Amino acid sequence: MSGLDDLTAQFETELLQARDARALEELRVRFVGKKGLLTAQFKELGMLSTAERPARGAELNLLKEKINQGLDGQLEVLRQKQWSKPTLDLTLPGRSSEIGRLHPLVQVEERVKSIFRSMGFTVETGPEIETPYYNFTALNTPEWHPARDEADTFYIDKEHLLRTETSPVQIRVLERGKLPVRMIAPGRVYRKDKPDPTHFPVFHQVEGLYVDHGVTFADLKGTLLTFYRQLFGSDTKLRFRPHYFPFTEPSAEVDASCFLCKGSGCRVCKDKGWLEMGGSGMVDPAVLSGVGIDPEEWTGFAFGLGIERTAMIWYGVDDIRLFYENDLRFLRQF
Ligand code: 2NM
Repeated sequence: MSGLDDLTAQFETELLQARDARALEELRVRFVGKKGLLTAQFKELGMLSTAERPARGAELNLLKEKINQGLDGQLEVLRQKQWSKPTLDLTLPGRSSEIGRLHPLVQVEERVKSIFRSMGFTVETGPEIETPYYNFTALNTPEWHPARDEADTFYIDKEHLLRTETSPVQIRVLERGKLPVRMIAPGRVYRKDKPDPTHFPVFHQVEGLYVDHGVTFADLKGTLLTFYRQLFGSDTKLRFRPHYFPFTEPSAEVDASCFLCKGSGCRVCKDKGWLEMGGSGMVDPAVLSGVGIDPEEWTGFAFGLGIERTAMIWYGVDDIRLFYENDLRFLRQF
């Protein structure tokens, strides 16, 4: 019996302490390897008498069997533990994915487009890279006009620039020669403005144009009134102030009564009761004849509004740059 009980106890203790397959392999080597503790006992068999040897041999074989079974069994236990480790807790509440939304400028542009579509206007687009002809000349802008200056307009080269208005789209539509035309041109425009709370070198406009037989300033007023009443509420009033644009004559700036205070004065309208919304006018005869349309036969009105300005008024945003910073804390509010 000598020492086998101790050896068995020692193996059983160490077996339970083995943490992984490597520790189990080391244990196997230490007990039943070539120089293992149990192997040493086998080597001593030769020193026993023939009478003692079979019993001792059987005892040692039994222990060897027990050790190998113990090692194999523990290896299986460890394997099971590894795979059943809870890597996923199915009782945890699920992670909901955040739902995206349209950029506030896109939301306002879509609303503006939808109102004009409902009034029979088509939505037309055109290139953001234009030629001085479409951006200025065709719009009756004289050679000396400051808007043509390199200080105000992004020129790519002498023949190409980033459009400063979406009106070149309207020139391109008029050039097709299919009248009447009742369209809006939404899109990006570019001006060399230093960024500040109300200026940014890229912004969005919607310009409108209606050319038909007998279109008058009254049509312009009625159309814009209908539009702003849909946008700001049916009690909205409009005010037209004389102005100058190269491409319209007469021209007017358009004010809408403040949608918040209805005209009595508040923070939205800076106590003026009115909001400056954009420009408008009757298409200058020179613009029509420039695209081959007889201004004696056809007349038209045109108007333009800024999407950023409209969005800032509507949402109470005090800095245009917020629309371009893509700070999610800002964008998530719309
Ligand atoms: C404005 C104000 C007034 C305008 C004029 C034209 C065109 F092409 F028909 F001549 N398109 N848009 C226009 C007129 C734009 O924006 C403030």
